[in-house]
Amino acid sequence: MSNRLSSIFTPSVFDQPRAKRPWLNLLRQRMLNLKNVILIVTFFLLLGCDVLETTTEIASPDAIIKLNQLGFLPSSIKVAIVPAVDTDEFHVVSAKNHNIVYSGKLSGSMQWPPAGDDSIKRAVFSDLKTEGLYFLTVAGLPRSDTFRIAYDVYDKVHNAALKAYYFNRASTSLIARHAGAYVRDLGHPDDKVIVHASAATEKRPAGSTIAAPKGWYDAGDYGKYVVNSGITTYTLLTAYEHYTDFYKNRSLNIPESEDELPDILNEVLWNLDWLEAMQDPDDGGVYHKLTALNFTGKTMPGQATADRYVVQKSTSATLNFAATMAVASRIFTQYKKIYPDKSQRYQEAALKAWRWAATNPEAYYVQPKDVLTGAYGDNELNDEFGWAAAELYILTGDSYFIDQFFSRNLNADEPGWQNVAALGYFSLSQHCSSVLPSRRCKKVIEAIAQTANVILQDYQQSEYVIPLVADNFYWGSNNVALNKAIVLIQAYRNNHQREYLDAAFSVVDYILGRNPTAYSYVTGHGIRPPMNIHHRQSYADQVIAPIPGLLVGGPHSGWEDKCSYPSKYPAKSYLDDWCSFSTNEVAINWNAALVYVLAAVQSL
Ligand code: 9MR
Repeated sequence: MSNRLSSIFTPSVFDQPRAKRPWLNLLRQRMLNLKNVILIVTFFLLLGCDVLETTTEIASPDAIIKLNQLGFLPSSIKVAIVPAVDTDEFHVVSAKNHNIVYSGKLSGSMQWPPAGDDSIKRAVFSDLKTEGLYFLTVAGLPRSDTFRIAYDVYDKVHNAALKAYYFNRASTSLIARHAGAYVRDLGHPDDKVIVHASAATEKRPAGSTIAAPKGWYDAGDYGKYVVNSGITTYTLLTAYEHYTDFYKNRSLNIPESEDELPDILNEVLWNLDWLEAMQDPDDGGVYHKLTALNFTGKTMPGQATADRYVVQKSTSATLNFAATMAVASRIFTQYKKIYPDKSQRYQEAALKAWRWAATNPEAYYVQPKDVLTGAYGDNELNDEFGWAAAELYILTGDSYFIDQFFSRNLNADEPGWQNVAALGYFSLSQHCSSVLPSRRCKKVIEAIAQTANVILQDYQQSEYVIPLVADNFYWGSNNVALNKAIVLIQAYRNNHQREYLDAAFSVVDYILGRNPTAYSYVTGHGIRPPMNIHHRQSYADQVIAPIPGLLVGGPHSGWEDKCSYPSKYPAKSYLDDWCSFSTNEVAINWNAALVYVLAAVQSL
């Protein structure tokens, strides 16, 4: 035991071996100077990232004991996945005095199909509830990463995930007071956006310009896309609606932090201001997106000056807009003192959008030939109609809308930007007792439970103790996992069955390190976070560490970017490299799911 405990320590994440380390080359090219060192250290101190808090041993990913690299809440289920070795014992050791505080039996050896033929064993130590700093030891393996058991273990990562929206704001400069090392000049004022031929009307002909400033950049690119913006804004507003106390006094250190509005709403307003401008005031239709004709180079926002366009009004964008504005309207009724007219304006905008969509139910988005940015295309809009109808019903009480919702017979499958019916179910279940008769309320709760039970079953049957199956590994697999957790959390909120919450916690563990790659998938948090994300600002700024709090898309073997991946197995097919836009990009909808889940697990 003592031999193992005294084996080699590595200083930090920056010293670990990697197949490719473009950041190191970048570092060499730019010569790490004193300014950079000061910036990095200041950044970690100011933003409270967890990377520098602990150290770990050198180990190949396959030999690493995988666990949540931040740690656990005292009451939560605690699982580590251990590479199968010839022992059936594990110990949890206090990092402070190296005393063994818990010993347990490993499970038998097994394989988790999405990770191929890796043989693994489980270590379960949920009974250890005492706050502290620990690591796991298993004979024949390097000790695990050091982790905490504490009530505030997810506080910083939650705040960083939310603050990430500020870093992705368009039409503004970021100043040191709020952005630390990530100061940048203003980019994309979007005050003269060109109307693309596909969006032209008599009053707004092709080539004319409109103003549509603010909003968040969608992802690693500088586009602003209404469809994806819809689910993102909804998820953040819902986090606030469900966990209001958690957010009431939570400061993000953003420019609006001194005002009376909770900061999560201040941040969301930045995007709502943009969304409002994406609606054509003449007919209520909503432009699908605002982007340049093609993705721009790897430059900072201020240098990405290609002309930007609003492109085609689409039914999907218009319905996403209607739903989101309806949610915003109901939330902002509470803030009439600060913003007397917002709620009413959002409601009118939402109703106007619905009318346009009802008149144009099949205006599917068709990417024009000269436009090459993200498509967010969707030709199945039953769920978008259902979602918007549910939100408009809650807002107006008009039975036309609830009939629209129920007549579509939607299921509550885990949501994603293309599949939004569940969002309507979540809102209806939140407001059930005040807006629905008990018979219909029951239907809503049952639909959520039905999906949650399938997810729960996957969790119970998973060798890795997570609700992920091979089919879930596609572009944005981390977001799939987190949206499953969101469904589980809704089921838990409805009936308080503890196992739903345990399964949701397992997703948090997966994202923060209990996964076959042994990465924490959130920048700046955990021992092995991504360093080379596909995010233009993080690539082009002068700071080595990427902007913190960003969730990467995660592993899958679609290989759309044709990079070379370390494994063909979906759960291991992840590359921390700029090249990998299909596994290592970030996106606002994915971060929103992370924010929601981290708020929920700390509040419930
Ligand atoms: O998240 C989107 C994913 O579901 C799609 O499969 C993929 C390809 O169409 O696009 C993803 O969204 C990207 C968008 O098109 C452009 N901005 C970056 C987004 C995240 O990668």
